[in-house]
Amino acid sequence: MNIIKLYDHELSGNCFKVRLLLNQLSLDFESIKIDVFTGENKKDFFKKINPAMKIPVINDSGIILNESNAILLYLSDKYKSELLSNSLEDRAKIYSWLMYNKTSVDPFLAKARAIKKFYPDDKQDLDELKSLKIEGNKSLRVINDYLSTSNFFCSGYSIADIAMYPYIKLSYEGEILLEEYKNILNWIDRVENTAKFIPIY
Ligand SMILES: N[C@@H](CCC(=O)N[C@@H](CS)C(=O)NCC(=O)O)C(=O)O
Repeated sequence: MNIIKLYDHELSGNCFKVRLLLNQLSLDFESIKIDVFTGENKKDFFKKINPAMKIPVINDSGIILNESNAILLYLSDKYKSELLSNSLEDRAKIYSWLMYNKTSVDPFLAKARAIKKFYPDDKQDLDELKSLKIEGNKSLRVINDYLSTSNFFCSGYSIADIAMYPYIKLSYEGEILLEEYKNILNWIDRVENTAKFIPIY
């Protein structure tokens, strides 16, 4: 019996996306911790697994795949999950939001979080942080407006919600606050109430 291997770290929002989907699909998996804080991801053994030297990566019966949102698409496709909708219109929305997530949400929210949570004070570039907050808030406004007429990113809960969740939930760690985004706060509640949800930490 194949057990999916997930190269993982408990503080990584991108790894959390994959863990959440695996849990919600009730798929067995082995979590293999790669300590990015000590540079394990740059060692030769891991470069062979992912030359881009980043986690998450999965190995599913020899199919080795990196990029969190690609992994969400692959797993939901392979395991025929309703989290990648049966409707073409919904799938189109999912593709679009997955791209938006990786171009306009995570790059700002995750980087702001990394600066404030993981960088020592003397390595924090406060000008960069300021512009990340401005760009991150622009994207949050777009999402908040969208969620004024929709409970989820397509007609039901999907991998687009899973992709968006971790860095929006943790945005406060990068000093990006959600108070003014009531629709986003309500969406977070809905995501956290889906079946087999697991807390981020
Ligand atoms: N676009 C990639 C980003 C992956 C990424 O940045 N992973 C971080 C952890 S969340 C990492 O491996 N960082 C280690 C490094 O850059 O040295 C994805 O979505 O999977």
